[in-house]
Amino acid sequence: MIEVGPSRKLEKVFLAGLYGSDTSAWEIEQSMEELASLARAAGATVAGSEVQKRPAPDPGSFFGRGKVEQLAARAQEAGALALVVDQDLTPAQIRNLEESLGIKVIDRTEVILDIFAARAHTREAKLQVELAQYEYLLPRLTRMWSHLSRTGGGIGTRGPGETQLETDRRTVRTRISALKRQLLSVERHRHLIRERRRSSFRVSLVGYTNAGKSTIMNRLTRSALPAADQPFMTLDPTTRRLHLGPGLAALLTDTVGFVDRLPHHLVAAFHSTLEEVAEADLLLVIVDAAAPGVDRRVNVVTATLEEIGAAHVDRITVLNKIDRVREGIRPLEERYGPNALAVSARTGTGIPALVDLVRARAASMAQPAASPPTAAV
Ligand SMILES: Nc1nc2c(ncn2[C@@H]2O[C@H](COP(=O)(O)OP(=O)(O)OP(=O)(O)O)[C@@H](O)[C@H]2O)c(=O)[nH]1
Ligand SMILES: [Mg+2]
Repeated sequence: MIEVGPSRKLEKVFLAGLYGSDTSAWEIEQSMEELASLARAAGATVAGSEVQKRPAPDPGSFFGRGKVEQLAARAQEAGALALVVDQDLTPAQIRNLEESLGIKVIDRTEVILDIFAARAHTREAKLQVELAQYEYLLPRLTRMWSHLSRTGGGIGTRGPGETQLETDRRTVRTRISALKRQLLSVERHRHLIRERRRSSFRVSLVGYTNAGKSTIMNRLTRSALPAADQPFMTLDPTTRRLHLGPGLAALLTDTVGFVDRLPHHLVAAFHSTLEEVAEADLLLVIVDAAAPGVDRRVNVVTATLEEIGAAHVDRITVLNKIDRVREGIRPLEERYGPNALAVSARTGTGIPALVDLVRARAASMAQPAASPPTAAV
């Protein structure tokens, strides 16, 4: 039986990454640290890590032969039950690595899918994640059955697993169609709500995961949305009313965060959630100004906004967590231009100025209907 879902619990894992020869030590460290935080968010404990620099991955085993041996020894020594790789692997590479290492091999997309599966609460998010999981699984079904069909011999012979594989493919395709149908009906409902909100000034909080979007939302709207030092705390969008003064209000939406190399199946499955971002009147791009690699994260956010068709939306860059920026915010403000504002959602610094900016934008929309009486949000 083919099943996806949040049931899998990653335990002790070993991390590995492969990078081009020109990748700097610092970039590698950032990437591996992010992988560790993704693995932990998926419920794993990290038992160690290894990286390899190589002009290109080995088509068969991804890592070079010597590195595979080293990984096998180190993962075993650490008592790891799985290897988590910072890149995406082909089904054949996963199969070969699993054979060489004797433990499960999980690629970056799979880790992110696991976190999403565990965090999805609403019916829509659950359907979206399940769809992304099945789309990811479909071309990988061979991997699951190859060890069963191997008894049938070499290439061209039909093993007992092969008919099972065909059945499973059909099952997964049927499930994908059913999920798409169910999502369509949920999306229709979302469209109706969106239509109702069209007359309001709509602001979306966007940004790299863990930048502090929900914390800012909580501060601005006196809400208590879950916020924590973990990637992808928020999956389900939440909309709250932000009072801006007499007769003036905005609808503020907190939504799923972005990450470097966000799996395309997830972007596709979350398209209706992300459409909301593209339809906003204003984006507050929340940046963790204290995180290492701020510019890289900002570039990822800019690219993701383009990918989801939101590049045209007016935006304000909000440099958050300035309470933790020791070297001062000036260099960042200079880099991000006059349209950037430094705040701390934790201490409240800069928040009144942020509200002022949003108010000015909302007022300039000059919509008399900007503040409907207690709109359903
Ligand atoms: N020091 C400091 N920490 C902050 C600030 N704003 C948020 N945080 C912390 O940063 C972490 C992430 O905050 P969230 O609000 O959950 O971030 P998010 O962008 O909603 O993250 P996801 O929903 O996971 O994508 C939490 O531990 C917050 O307490 C700030 O201004 N200063
Ligand atoms: Mg959040």
